Amino acid sequence: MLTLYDAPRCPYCARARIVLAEKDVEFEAVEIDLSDRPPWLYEKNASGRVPVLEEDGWILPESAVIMEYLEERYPEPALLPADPAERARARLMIFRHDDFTRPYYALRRGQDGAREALEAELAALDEALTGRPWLGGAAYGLADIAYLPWLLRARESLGVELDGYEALSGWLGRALDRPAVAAEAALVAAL
Ligand SMILES: N[C@@H](CCC(=O)N[C@@H](CS)C(=O)NCC(=O)O)C(=O)O
Repeated sequence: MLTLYDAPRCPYCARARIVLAEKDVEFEAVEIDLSDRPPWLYEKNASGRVPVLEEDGWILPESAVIMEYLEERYPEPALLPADPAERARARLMIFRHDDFTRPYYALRRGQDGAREALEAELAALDEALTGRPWLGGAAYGLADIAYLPWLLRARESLGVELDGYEALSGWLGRALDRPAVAAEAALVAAL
């Protein structure tokens, strides 16, 4: 049985939750109170961060690596494209994810200019989605899951309007048709 050390409000944990749900993998969630983290968490991940995945004493932190691990361990349904060039492009989107989260967290901290910087990143995502339906190419997958948790939270709790971004709004609407993403949206709404 897999264990996910998890926090409902954590968007990095949401990546793991969505991939596990998409692949219909059973797991036990151990909820971590981020404002009062148990000392033993540091034995599982020296940074004390979640998510952490564990199976029979084998431990894996870092959401992007967890997503890739789950993809290899549970190949169906595939969440990375079969074509190597398309796979590389999906991975590049995930690799560059910090470009988006930097202004997101700056806005949460109320930093000057953060909203404008986030809007520039939203425009870049909108442009990327103008030529293709999903961030990784023709099919929904890990690249989309890498970004969705922040988009859901930006909309719900930072008052970020997506209506002006046609391709991005369409993408979010299509993603929300998926039960795994709808479940995360419901969790975010209840936070
Ligand atoms: N690079 C990590 C980041 C995880 C992360 O920052 N998680 C937050 C919760 S959303 C956390 O545990 N924060 C506690 C801390 O930074 O001390 C990943 O992708 O898994």
